[in-house]
Amino acid sequence: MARLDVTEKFQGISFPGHLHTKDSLEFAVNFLFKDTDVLIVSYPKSGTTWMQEIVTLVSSRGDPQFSRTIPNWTRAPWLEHYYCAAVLKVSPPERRTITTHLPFHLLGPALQGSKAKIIYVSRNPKDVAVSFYHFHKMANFLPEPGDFHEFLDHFLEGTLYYGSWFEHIKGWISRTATINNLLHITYEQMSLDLHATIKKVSSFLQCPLVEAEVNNCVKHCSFSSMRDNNMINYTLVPNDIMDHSKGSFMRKGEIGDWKNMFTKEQNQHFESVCTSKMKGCALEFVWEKQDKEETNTEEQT
Ligand code: PPS
Repeated sequence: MARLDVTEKFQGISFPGHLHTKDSLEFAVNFLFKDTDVLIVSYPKSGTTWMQEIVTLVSSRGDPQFSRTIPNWTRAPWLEHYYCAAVLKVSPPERRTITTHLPFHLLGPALQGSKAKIIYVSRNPKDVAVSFYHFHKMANFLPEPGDFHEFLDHFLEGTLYYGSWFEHIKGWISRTATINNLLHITYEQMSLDLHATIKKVSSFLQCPLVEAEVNNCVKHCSFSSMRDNNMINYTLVPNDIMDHSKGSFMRKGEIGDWKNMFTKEQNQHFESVCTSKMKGCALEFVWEKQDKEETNTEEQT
């Protein structure tokens, strides 16, 4: 399955043809969820891999054996990727961890009435845009990103692969009222207090852990530990698909990297588009608050 230059258009959204086909997208939107499923949902570059690692480690009570021997795309496959059906066929049926980047309007109908546990992961969209930009440079199944200014315009217009960040978060968040079992975790929460986040996830998944187990989870899903784990850092992916000379999947892992990339004008424009697109959305911009809290802590120390 190369199809590196193929764009798979599905219901108005473009997806990389290297990983998606019409059939795989149809499979996803018609998927029969089990109440025991755990579904990790995110817009790309929001902390998906990190949450896959957290869920894996929580489920194995902090034991890294599983996460060190099985690639993340096998232990928590993307529902919409072409290989998912085959992977799920051989997964233990009692607790499947599934990942998706699909927006709510595409996956919501399949989840109707399901008690599957959903973890929605979001991140400051400015950091998402920066991380996605760098990823476009190394991932040969994504289009050339052009310069950052151009890329940012596409991000704000929602014309990048995977669609609009705004529609993604608004869709999933607006459903917290109607879908039970949705836990919203931000990248910033994970970054500022990984220990507390892991406890939150373990309680949501009804996998209570003792303190030593939580500490083991924290240790094994730190940035450095994940960067060195080739089951998660994508170094297993051949160079023609991800050009490792052009960057690392585990790139910086920081909050607020956008400040190194955005000009003052780009930031103002981003803010104004954000305000208008998020009008009426109940979500408070938690990541900005958390970003500021971090800056204050840094200033005090
Ligand atoms: S993808 O392609 O959608 O699956 O990417 P995703 O996993 O959502 O996001 C990748 C970014 O998450 C960072 N990351 C982490 N940051 C801090 N700590 C840990 N443990 C961690 N694991 C992954 C990764 O470095 C990417 O962010 P950037 O800003 O590019 O470094």
